Amino acid sequence: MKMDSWEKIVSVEKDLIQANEELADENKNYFKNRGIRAIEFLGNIGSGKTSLIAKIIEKVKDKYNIAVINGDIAGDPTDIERLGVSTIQINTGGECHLDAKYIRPFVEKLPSETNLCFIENVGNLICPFEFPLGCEHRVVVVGLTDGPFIIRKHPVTFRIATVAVINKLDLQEFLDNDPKKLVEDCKSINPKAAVVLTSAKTGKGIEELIKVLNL
Ligand SMILES: Nc1nc2c(ncn2[C@@H]2O[C@H](COP(=O)(O)OP(=O)(O)O)[C@@H](O)[C@H]2O)c(=O)[nH]1
Ligand SMILES: [Mg+2]
Repeated sequence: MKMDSWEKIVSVEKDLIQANEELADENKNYFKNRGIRAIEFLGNIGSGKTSLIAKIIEKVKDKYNIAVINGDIAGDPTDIERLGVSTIQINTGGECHLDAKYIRPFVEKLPSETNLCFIENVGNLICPFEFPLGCEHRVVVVGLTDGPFIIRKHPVTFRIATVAVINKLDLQEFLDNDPKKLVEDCKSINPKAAVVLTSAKTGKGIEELIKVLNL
């Protein structure tokens, strides 16, 4: 069969996605065997992923030995180290998502006592969805500042979310963006995902998020 170049691209992409899924399953087993609970956060740059992870860490750090793997195209390590947890910064240099193979060597370097690992994916709502890493949760974060169409314009990403977080609730009075409508959008795309409303600034919803993640 003669394939035109578009079909070839689609075919290569399918292979990549399938290979990634197999490696994600391997990562899942690896986490399980090492007794590490792994939780991925994804969402646009600035939606509040790091801030939410920091807020969760503040509340559960006495219960777990925590590590954070933080993916960015470029940037400095996050200020999460101040919380006394192990942090690994991955700068992809251009790749718009992490994938299962890429993170594995970093995961293998986690301190032996680690039993909870947050992985923050590269900031955007498009590329990471097709590349699971093998984590038990995929937490998709949007900020109220992302506008009213942010969920319905990214259905593919919300379909793979196990938890959807609508953050920056403290800014509601300044914005023409009704969080209830965002919750409805999310429920209609993915009725199975838990939806949590938060403010990483005031701490609103963080306890609920911790409960939903069973931490
Ligand atoms: N007002 C407000 N600001 C927030 C909230 N969450 C994060 N921010 C701010 O938004 C900016 C980006 O947050 P960050 O956690 O780094 O986003 P990330 O790129 O998704 O990791 C920072 O200046 C945070 O202080 C929130 O709930 N409310
Ligand atoms: Mg961040």
